[in-house]
Amino acid sequence: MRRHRHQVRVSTLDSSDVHPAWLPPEALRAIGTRRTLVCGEGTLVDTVHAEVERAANRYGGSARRIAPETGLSPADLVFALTRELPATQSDDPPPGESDPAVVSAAIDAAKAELGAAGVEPLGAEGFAVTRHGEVTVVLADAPAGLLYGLFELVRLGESGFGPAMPARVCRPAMARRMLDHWDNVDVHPVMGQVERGYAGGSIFWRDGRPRRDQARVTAYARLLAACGINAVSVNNVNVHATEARLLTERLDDVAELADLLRPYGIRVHLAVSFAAPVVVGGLPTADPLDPAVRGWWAETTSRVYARIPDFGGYLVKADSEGQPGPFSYGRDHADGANLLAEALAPYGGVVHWRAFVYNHRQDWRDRSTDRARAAYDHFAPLDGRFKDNVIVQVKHGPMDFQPREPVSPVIAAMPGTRLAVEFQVTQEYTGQQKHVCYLAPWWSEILRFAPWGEPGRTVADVAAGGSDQAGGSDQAGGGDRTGGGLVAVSNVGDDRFWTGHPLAQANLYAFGRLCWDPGLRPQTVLDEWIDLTFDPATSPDPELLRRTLHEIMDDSWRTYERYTAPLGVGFMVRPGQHYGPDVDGYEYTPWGTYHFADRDGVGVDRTRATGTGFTGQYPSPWLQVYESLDHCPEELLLFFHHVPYTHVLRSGSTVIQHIYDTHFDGVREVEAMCRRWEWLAGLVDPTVHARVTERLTEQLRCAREWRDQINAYFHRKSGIPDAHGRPLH
Ligand code: GCV
Repeated sequence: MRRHRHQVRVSTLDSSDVHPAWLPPEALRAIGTRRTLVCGEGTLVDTVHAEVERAANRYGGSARRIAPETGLSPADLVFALTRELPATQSDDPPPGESDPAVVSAAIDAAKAELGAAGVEPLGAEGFAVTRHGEVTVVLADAPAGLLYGLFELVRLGESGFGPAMPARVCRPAMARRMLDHWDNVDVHPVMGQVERGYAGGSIFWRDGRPRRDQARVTAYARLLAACGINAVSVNNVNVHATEARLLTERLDDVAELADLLRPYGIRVHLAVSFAAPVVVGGLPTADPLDPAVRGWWAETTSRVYARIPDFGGYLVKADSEGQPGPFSYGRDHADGANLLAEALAPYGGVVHWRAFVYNHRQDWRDRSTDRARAAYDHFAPLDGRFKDNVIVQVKHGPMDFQPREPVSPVIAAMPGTRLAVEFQVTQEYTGQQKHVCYLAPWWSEILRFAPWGEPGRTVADVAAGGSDQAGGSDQAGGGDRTGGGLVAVSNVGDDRFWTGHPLAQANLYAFGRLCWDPGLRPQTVLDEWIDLTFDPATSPDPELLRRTLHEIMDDSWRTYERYTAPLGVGFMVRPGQHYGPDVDGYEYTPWGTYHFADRDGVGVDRTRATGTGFTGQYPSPWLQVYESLDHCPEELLLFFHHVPYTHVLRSGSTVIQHIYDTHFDGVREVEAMCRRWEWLAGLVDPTVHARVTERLTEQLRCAREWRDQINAYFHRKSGIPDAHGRPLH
């Protein structure tokens, strides 16, 4: 890859009123009080130095940049590249100073330790943090590793300088850790500046122009690097007319963002229209097999790389919800994706091709068509036909980011294809950043899920790629390619707290951390986020602060699930808006999202025996598990089965009583959250406290609305009273 020598722009946001999220100045206090040497060259090493220098200026330490041949000076912390280690010192130390030879010995010991442990190479982004004598040493093979090592030390705080600090070697599980912004350049008349947008406007675009808030974008890049993200797509996958031009005459706008994100190791990707050759290129067709179309993409892509040499690649939503695609030309999605892959290949770029393809104009009367089947039906037959630089990007569930869905069967169906799994950090269907809903427990469950049964490869393994064949079955596949990684829709906007709800910041942080290490426990990630964001060490009651945040957030996703649509049935939200209850809102529409409630029962029969046959898309054992009413996990019961209200669950309760009980419980849990949050007045920043209080008030109102509408609806349908005699309206 070509080398960039851009000016590092590390902004100082301290004076602005944007919330610092998980990087308040205090998060770098432990580093800032130390004497630090930074050895190495390149943009990312510049960034490490600038970060340390800024912290040192604030907290009284020092930051010295050295070249490998420069003499060492006394230091408590050293950042160095394994291939350019600073020269060993043997001179006598200056009187009164600690010995630079001590630093040199620590570096040598760190290197020897790596060798002895057999953990080299560290790779493109990996790093080691070790402590020898009084010196902490961060080693990496490449500059990106030093940057991630810096942020690991930020997480460690003082313990990174304690005698008991164990050596650690960290590498990301996923090579690509990506956020997709659904930001529009023009304000869309229905969807707004950001598709629905739960955190204000876009940090990149405003009213048709680049927003040019450099400090904000730099601060964002910094936050993302600190949790491990390394790729960002800067515009909505629904590519409208203006946005289509980012690829051509508006490319400078993208390059400006690339310049701001690059110092933090983040590559820019662009969502493009499949019809670009027609809509911006003036060709009569966008047919992927047409030589003129291929030439147009090749030429256009070469211009992109001439302007942005480290450009990441294209992201495409094709033949989906009105976006153009290869179907218009009688071609399939492998033809479409390979066209763009071919143009990107000479530059090392990738195309993220979304598998979110379904018929959004289906006839609700036709009970044989099942939207859940669509991605598999379209993509599984194409396995093995995609070029190596195509990444098929699959939503984690077969429908659309509902609070509960099974894992998409596509993830197990394409062993010959690089797959990325897509999550939704933005809370479209999980409370729109008005509700507390910590999503890491949900994502963690998905990432640990074993599509071929346990023990075996997990969803995380498929996304990470590699040659692990632990699944043991022929279908487990995998090869030795890098996987497609993880992708999520960003939840950030120009809101002063970034995410509207300040506690929704934790979801963004957690997504990055789970990309880096899918094995992390969600509670551990939350602890990291709390410690960085709230600095409990300076709080009058750190234990109360930490415990209360856990009590509010740990189980908040399940609380949300309890007071909304029951037992995995999904989509009882207001159409279009996707916030608040509307039980039949989608029931008689073309969108393919139905619950089929009648006077006797509810749920979608997706079995092979009597339903849509969707269960047949899963390999064993899940095929049998989901097919069977007795074995289907109950939280997914209504996703897979249509059952009478009197169906008895394993708890002994009936479905109807379960619906009533969970809805009463969910609201009670929100009431408890509100009380707990009140205890934190005086323990957190008053502006954060006020914003969360305001959001909790709305959450409680909305949760009661959900409870009352769902309970009333099912009471009226079924005629069955609540066993506990509570009001059902
Ligand atoms: C960007 C859902 C959302 C749409 C979104 C789409 C997608 O349908 O409601 O707003 O469009 O998913 O993921 O492409």
